[in-house]
Amino acid sequence: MFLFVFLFSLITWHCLVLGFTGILSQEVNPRHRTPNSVSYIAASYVKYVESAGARVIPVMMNQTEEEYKSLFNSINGLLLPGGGVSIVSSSYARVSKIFYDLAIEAYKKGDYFPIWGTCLGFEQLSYLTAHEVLLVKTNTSRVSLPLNFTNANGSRMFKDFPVDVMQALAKENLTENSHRWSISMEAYNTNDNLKKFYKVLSTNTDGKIEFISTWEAYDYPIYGVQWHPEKNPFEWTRPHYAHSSNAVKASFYFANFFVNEARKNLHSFESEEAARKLLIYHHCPTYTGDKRSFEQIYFFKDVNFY
Ligand SMILES: *[C@@H]1O[C@H](CO)[C@@H](O)[C@H](O)[C@H]1NC(C)=O
Ligand SMILES: *[C@@H]1O[C@H](CO)[C@@H](O)[C@H](O)[C@H]1NC(C)=O
Ligand SMILES: *[C@@H]1O[C@H](CO)[C@@H](O)[C@H](O)[C@H]1NC(C)=O
Ligand SMILES: *[C@@H]1O[C@H](CO)[C@@H](O)[C@H](O)[C@H]1NC(C)=O
Ligand SMILES: CC(=O)N[C@H]1CO[C@H](CO)[C@@H](O)[C@@H]1O
Repeated sequence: MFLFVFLFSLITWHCLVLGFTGILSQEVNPRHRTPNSVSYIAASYVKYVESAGARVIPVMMNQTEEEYKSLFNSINGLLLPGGGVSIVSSSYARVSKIFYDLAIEAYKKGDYFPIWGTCLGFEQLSYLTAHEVLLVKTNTSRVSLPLNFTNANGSRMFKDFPVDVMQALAKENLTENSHRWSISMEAYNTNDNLKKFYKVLSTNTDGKIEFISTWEAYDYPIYGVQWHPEKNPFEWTRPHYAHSSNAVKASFYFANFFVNEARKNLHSFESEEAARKLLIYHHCPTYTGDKRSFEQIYFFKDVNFY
């Protein structure tokens, strides 16, 4: 009976409390940096995660490894957003590596912590897995494309996508590409670390080079898209962003997939109160759509901003 009550309260509590998703902040470009904006998260990533029913914890730069470990044990997944910092030497790179290593170590012990990389995040994952920069230049700066599916049918990511969404993704220009660097199929096929680790779910081409647009790790809950699912519903500053019903619906299924992955572990904060202190809700996004490519940005002072 006790056990039953205990289990029941555990389950109920977790149903209420789980779903804290970290989004990694990154250094503001030195040209734009001010004391009040040292690091940032584009608000579209926050809305994207929230649209699927999770609460966002911004993962700040420049904390100690112990602090990140403690955060890892409290949140349920991490999103590495797009951006423009170094995948080798930035704080973004440092923190990504800490979480990536922790996620892999955890998985080996039966603990399921998903990491999702978008654009720069995808490139960061390639570096973390390959231990070298394998990016090649592609002409993919401002273009929305359909996905060329490869192994999507046998994947975890697309398993629960409706057929009509898969068809739309395969035919319509729904995936926004804003990158000058890519992982080519050639680089993938000639790199054992990548090949053993990731299953390629879709590719694209810039007309010359075939590159990987979506992948998932075979054995770990690690996912990457070189394109931007969060832009369709939440960004409007470029005319090629797709906003059709299919575009927005497709984006939602990616958010839903990732947040669902983050429902599969029991990481939790000491208390609801401890979690509340760190929520993104304490910060206000700034309207930047008139000067930057993001409509709204969360700017952070620095590590001890909370
Ligand atoms: C890059 O791609 C665009 C179409 O997306 C095309 O108009 C442009 O000519 C290409 N540039 C080069 C240098 O190939
Ligand atoms: C994947 O599944 C869909 C729907 O079941 C099917 O129409 C399609 O042909 C399959 N694609 C491949 C490559 O097997
Ligand atoms: C997708 O975009 C390309 C150019 O990037 C264009 O040639 C093509 O017609 C578009 N396809 C659809 C279905 O709109
Ligand atoms: C998909 O692959 C085909 C065959 O390789 C290629 O012709 C086509 O341009 C690709 N489409 C996109 C959107 O990358
Ligand atoms: C943990 C960590 O990276 N701390 C650094 C935060 O930033 C200051 C100054 O920028 C460094 O002195 C710390 O070492």
